[in-house]
Amino acid sequence: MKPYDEIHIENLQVFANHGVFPEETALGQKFVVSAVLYTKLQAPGCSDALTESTHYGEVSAFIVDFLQKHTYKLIEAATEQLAWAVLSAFPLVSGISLEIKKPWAPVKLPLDYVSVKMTRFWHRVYIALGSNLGDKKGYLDMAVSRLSEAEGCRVKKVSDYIVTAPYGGVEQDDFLNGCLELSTLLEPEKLLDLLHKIEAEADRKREVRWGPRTLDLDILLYDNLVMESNELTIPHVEMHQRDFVLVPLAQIAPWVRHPVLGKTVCELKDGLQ
Ligand code: A4P
Ligand code: MG
Repeated sequence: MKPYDEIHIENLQVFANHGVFPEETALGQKFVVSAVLYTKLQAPGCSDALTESTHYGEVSAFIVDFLQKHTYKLIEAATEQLAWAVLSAFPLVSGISLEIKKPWAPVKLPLDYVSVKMTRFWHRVYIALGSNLGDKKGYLDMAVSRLSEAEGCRVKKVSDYIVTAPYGGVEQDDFLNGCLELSTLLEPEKLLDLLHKIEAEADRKREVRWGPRTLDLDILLYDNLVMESNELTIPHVEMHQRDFVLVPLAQIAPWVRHPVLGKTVCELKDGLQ
């Protein structure tokens, strides 16, 4: 995590209607919200100008309004949705640690409160786009627009699309390839689900590995994350060997460093045979 400064909102009381039981949604009850906003404060610290910071009064009013406008069964859902809403509404806030306490939880036991606490950050992700079937440009444009509209996602940069010869030994048409930078609140697995959903919308069929496809969306880099699971390898295993990835990626992220190889995208591209 980068060294952020913090703005704290402590124990803000909100009367709202969340809960699993019908009485809770009908009658309402007290919720107590605490938030830490992760942001950079040196600019307002030096200028003394509120315009360079995030107004804690506005964030507090936003929290009250949001929790009173919506009804959730679980405080997990209320916390997750509120965290996303605050991060989407206040552009200088990079992350939030949010706790919602429920002091009157109907559990018939003498506790002070139950609570859910979560920390959410915007993540910087690079995604490779590829198509070599049908309306190739149309499919890549469609992926960019679906990702721009998706909840918790913001497309920040899109490279040019380039025509590339097929790699991998399967006889097939040329590809159109590109890359984009995405700011997202989605964790890697949820982001992969979204990419698969967009591929399915483009009528993607998984028939031949490395074979022709209407739309292929791969996660190249996700912050500095290094992970391996059955579904997901990050950074993408072959990104450093592929000119059809590195050429468009170098356009939008030349100085971004591969977290395992320790080289920038530009260096990786220049090192290709
Ligand atoms: N998966 C693991 N890691 C990731 C990741 N970082 N991002 C898993 C996305 N998916 C990841 O992918 C198979 C599975 O990989 C996914 O279900 C996911 O759980 P897929 O897209 O279904 O199959 P695929 O694309 O045929 O296989 P693969 O290995 O992803 O192939 P590539 O690497 O995408 O290569 N030539 C040119 N010129 N341009 C191209 O774009 N693309 C390919 C496909 C071959 N040749 C090409 C191009
Ligand atoms: Mg793929």
